[in-house]
Amino acid sequence: MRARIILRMSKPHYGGNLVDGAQMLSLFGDVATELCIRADGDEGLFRAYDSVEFLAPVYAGDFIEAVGEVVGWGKTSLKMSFAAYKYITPLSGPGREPSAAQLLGERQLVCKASGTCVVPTSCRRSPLPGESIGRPGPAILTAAIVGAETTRAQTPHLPITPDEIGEEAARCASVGASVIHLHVRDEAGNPSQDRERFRAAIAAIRRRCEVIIQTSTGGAVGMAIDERCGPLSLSGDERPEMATLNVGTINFGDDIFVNRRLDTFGVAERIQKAGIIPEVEIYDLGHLDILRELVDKGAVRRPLHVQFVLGVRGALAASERNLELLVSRLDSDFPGSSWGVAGIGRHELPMTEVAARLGGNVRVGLEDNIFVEKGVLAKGSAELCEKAVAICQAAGRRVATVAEARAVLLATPAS
Ligand code: KMH
Ligand code: ZN
Repeated sequence: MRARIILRMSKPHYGGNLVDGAQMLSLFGDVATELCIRADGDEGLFRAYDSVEFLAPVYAGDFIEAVGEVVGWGKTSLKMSFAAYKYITPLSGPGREPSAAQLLGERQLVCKASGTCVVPTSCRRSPLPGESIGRPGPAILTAAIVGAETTRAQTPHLPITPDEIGEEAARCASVGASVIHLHVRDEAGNPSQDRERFRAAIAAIRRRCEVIIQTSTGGAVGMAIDERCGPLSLSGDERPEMATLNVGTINFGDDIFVNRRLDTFGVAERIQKAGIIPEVEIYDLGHLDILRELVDKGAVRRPLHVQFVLGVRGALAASERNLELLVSRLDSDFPGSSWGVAGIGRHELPMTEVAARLGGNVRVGLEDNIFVEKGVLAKGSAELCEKAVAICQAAGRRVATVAEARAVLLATPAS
């Protein structure tokens, strides 16, 4: 959760037109107040700063942008970090007009701080109709345990048989995963979208643990659409609760992952007809625009559940800035949606940290990344899940139980 204030400094306090440093703290105070209002619907109280650093002089006439972010959630407390940047400054000197000013090429960090605010429980309130305030709920942890591209040659820990898949899913569930994003393999370990293979894997998972099963309709690069939809025709005890919906074509490393417009509509309709909840896979900004048409034409119903898959080579890079843009577009275009992030390769755990801080859900697993740290193979997706749980906890968020994940992800869609 973030807030931002921009103010032009007007009152010099010291010689040389210097502004009093306390003005930065006054801006941070207002940013903190906005964060408390966004979180709890109340102005709250600033309890303490634990660090303040003044890093560059501020003069009357400077334009200052102050930003703040909640970095930890307590019962009544909110831990925040702040930064103030100068981005316009007066330009003086011989031959200059007194009104000359300069737009700085790179904004200058002038002050940073961290501190804690408190909103007493009695002051917290629920959102008014149409108001979008509130603390992020627990983070839903998805484990992508198989994938289509990861191979046994890359990691011996990849589960392939139904029993291996069931065991790995149970390990992930035992450490906090509530959703299993599922691909399956044939006997040779090659990717398959065969319905009976999914049936066997789902049965093996359900025998061992209680999780939401989300089958892939993306399959592997190059598969035909009908083949990709194999798991959607499962019924009875092996019917998945969720399935992915890929809405846009992207470069996928040296391949192309093709999702033609009409095929996407077709898959969306098959998912809906099967009574399965879609999770929309978004690999690039324009995919949100494609989603608009799917929603407007009723092929995908709200509330939307979106996975931002960032860092595929050939699609949108995994960066905090890109994620913020995606989340702000999602919030304004499709309010009330849930979102999560899957960072590919070395971006997996860093993006988990960003998503936890920004209030999203998280996905980890061998489908997306096989390393637990540089050069060290993860012993399985469960080890990556443990890391993700710790990252969420460090951001003051616990991971959702399966019941909590069900309440968010499987709520009846609007017709
Ligand atoms: N294997 C990727 C090409 C999904 O599961 O829906 C596509 C994929 C997406 O994994
Ligand atoms: Zn997948």
